[in-house]
Amino acid sequence: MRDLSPLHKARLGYNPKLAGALQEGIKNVKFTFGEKTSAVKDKEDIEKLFKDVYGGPIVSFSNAGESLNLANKNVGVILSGGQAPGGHNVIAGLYDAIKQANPNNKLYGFLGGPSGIIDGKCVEFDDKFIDAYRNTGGFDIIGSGRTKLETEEQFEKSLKVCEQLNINAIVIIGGDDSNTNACMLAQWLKAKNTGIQVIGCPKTIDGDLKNSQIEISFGFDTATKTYAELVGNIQRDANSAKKYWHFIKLMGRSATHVGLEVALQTQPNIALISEEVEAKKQSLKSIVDYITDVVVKRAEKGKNFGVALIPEGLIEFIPEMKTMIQSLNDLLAVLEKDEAFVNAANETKYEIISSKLDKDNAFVFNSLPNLIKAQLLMDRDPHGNVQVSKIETEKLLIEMVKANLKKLKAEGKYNGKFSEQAHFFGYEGRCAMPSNFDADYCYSLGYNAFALILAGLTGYLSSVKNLTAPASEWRAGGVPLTMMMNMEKRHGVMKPVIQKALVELDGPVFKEFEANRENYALNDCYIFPGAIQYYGPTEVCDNTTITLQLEQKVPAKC
Ligand code: FBP
Repeated sequence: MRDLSPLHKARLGYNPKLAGALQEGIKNVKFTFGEKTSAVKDKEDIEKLFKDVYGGPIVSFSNAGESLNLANKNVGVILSGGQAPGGHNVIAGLYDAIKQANPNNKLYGFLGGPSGIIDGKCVEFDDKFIDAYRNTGGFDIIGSGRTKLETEEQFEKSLKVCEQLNINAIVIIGGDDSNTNACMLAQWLKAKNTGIQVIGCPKTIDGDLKNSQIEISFGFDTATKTYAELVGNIQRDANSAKKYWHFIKLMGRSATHVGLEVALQTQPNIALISEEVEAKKQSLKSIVDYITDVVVKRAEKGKNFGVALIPEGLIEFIPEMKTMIQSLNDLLAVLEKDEAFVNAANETKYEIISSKLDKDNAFVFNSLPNLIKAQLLMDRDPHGNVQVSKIETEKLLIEMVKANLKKLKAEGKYNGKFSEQAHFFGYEGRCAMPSNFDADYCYSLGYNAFALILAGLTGYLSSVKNLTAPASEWRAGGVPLTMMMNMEKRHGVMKPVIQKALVELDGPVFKEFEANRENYALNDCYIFPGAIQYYGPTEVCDNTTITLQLEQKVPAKC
């Protein structure tokens, strides 16, 4: 029996590159405060809720001197939410910085996500432990979870655990929701004068945790390259067999950053963009008509095959669906307390829901196949999100396109063959071995998080910028979490949350896609990106995503 694959063994020995300012070691980091900040929106509400951690200055690091206080600091780290490639390297970077500063410092990993700190379940890392996970994918080093850290009781318990372990700072590696909770914990600990700091790290394959200070969340690079490899392989199969239409749903939650990046990397015949659907108020019918039109036009050219990318969150952006889902959420919040409803068969549930929704929403709900109705009734996640990964939008679209084609055939307007394959790519990419970019970026984020701790900050997000340049030119620093916040309705109540970055329809990434999609639709412009490469020429191994290149105005290598 083998223990590790040759690549796995080689990756354990990879030396991730650090951001320039951190390359001289933690003892040579100097910090500079920039301008004071405020919240993106709803400033007064955010300031009131986070009065002790609100509005701090942006911080940048350089290697021009020694300004950090190297006093003994023990840290606890939490992996929160969905897996994203590179999480292990954030912990490795954090560990190395901690030990360089003072070998007596300790790093604890809380097990199973935020619940680990509440229940006091943790491990202490040592060299051997960390070395077994360097540059590997997954979050299995300590596990992850979606417990929402937000109640007074949870904060009290977390504080007790930190006091028992003599922990001075907590690093939370998470997406927008987890970092919102990191900020709540930072505020609570500061208000209580505990001296315990909280620092966040921007994680999520979805790519929706980004703004002027955070160029991209980690994991997006590797996950999109992995999906692009798979989509490219399918395109080659479709182009060889010439007999299937492949409908591929791509993970990414609400935003379509993943779908857009994969579309630019592979150039499929169709790629739907949820944000565009919402902006143009496209109905489900008009989306299906658009897909049908491409299928028919390709059939006229003798091409009864193709590839369509469907974003995971599409259903929530179709105006009539969005309105119906919002009403359904409110209704389910009430019905879930009714035992008779909870124990009823699905058919009965549909009837009850249909009778309680208003006329228009009931019409939309009733028009859906039972499969989709059942998926819409599934539990929301702890943050109140519909679990879009469980809604088979790709199958819904296939059924509706088929119905359209049947009608067109009967009218003599379509003479092709439509044979479909449905796929969902999501979990395939979240734990992939991190690309060189993610390995380096994550290591820098973790290392940088400890520099922020030594700078005495709390309620900050680790920030590494200038990411399309070589790592030696990456800029490291920190940004107050409150700077990214606004108020949004969750579970019917206004709550402070980090604003999600959706695809900007006037931005360079969407524009690039928009300018080319007609060509992709009818002429086969497929690109086959192949697998992520870890060793070899830099133009093959160290490329960033097209999204990042276009956003940073570097001529994209599309
Ligand atoms: P995060 O927002 O926690 O990073 O999660 C990303 C994600 O992979 C989404 O793309 C997807 O909708 C969701 O997690 C799936 O959640 P789960 O892991 O609970 O199935």
